[in-house]
Amino acid sequence: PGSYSRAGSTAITPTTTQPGAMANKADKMSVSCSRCLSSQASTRDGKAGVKRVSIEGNIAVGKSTFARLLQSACPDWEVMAEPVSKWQNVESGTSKGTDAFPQTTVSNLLQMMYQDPQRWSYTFQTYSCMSRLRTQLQPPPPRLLSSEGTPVQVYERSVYSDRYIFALNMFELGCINPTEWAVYQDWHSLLVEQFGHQVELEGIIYLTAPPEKCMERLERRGRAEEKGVQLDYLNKLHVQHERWLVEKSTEIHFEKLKQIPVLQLDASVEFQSDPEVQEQFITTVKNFFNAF
Ligand code: DCM
Ligand code: MG
Repeated sequence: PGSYSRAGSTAITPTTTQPGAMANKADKMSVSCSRCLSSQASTRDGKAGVKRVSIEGNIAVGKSTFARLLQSACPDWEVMAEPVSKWQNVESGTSKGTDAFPQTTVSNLLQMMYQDPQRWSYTFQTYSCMSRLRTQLQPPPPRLLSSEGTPVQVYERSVYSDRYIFALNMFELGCINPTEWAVYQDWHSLLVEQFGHQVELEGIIYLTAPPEKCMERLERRGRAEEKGVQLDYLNKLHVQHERWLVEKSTEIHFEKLKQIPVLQLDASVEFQSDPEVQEQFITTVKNFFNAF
């Protein structure tokens, strides 16, 4: 309530092509990442031996840009973007289709959630978490498993930030009611208990920037659905991230998640156009991966 209002303007999505500067940089940086990774990752599931990390951070902090940077520096890795376009295009309809009910209609759940958070937050959080899990459960591409060294998957966000950042925040704002919150937590725990080991993280990369900076980037990318997002909302999400990943005061329901190493990177610099910072980031990330 009261968290969204007018603002807004131009676009980055997780699928945009990388800027030229980044591509050039990639040539210099791709000192075969797989070989830098020495230790063995967990082997207890269908994605045996895969090291997984997620990139976490506020809206528009630069996660997608950072993910593309990692992908071009380390082509062996699999970097998975958040399935935002699925949330913008939810297909519904009957299997046959009739005149009255055409086969499919497409709705934009992201937009519905931002326009009427009280009504749609629960539905949105259900769908975003489910579609993320489905995306992340897909088997890794063959090139990943045949690459030298330990295969690496990098996720843009996780089922954990869905719950401990966004859904929790919407509950605290009153946009998800106590009954919905109880239901959400119940199925979330079940899903993570059943499938969690297949998407289990070895580490988290936490990108930080002042909420004002995120606001600036949000306005610059101008995703239409986010036009009404206010600084106050980004402030709240920032606090949720800090509680979860820095202060560790968020109540977490999964033992392994409580112990997980967190690499905090300052994303307030315009790293998209700064090859030196990019190189530093890559080195830091590789060192982080080698530690587990
Ligand atoms: N989002 C959300 N709840 C989630 C995950 C994402 O409300 N559990 C929203 C926040 C952003 C968009 O989806 O509007 C993702 O964009 P970004 O990757 O820049 O944070
Ligand atoms: Mg993104």
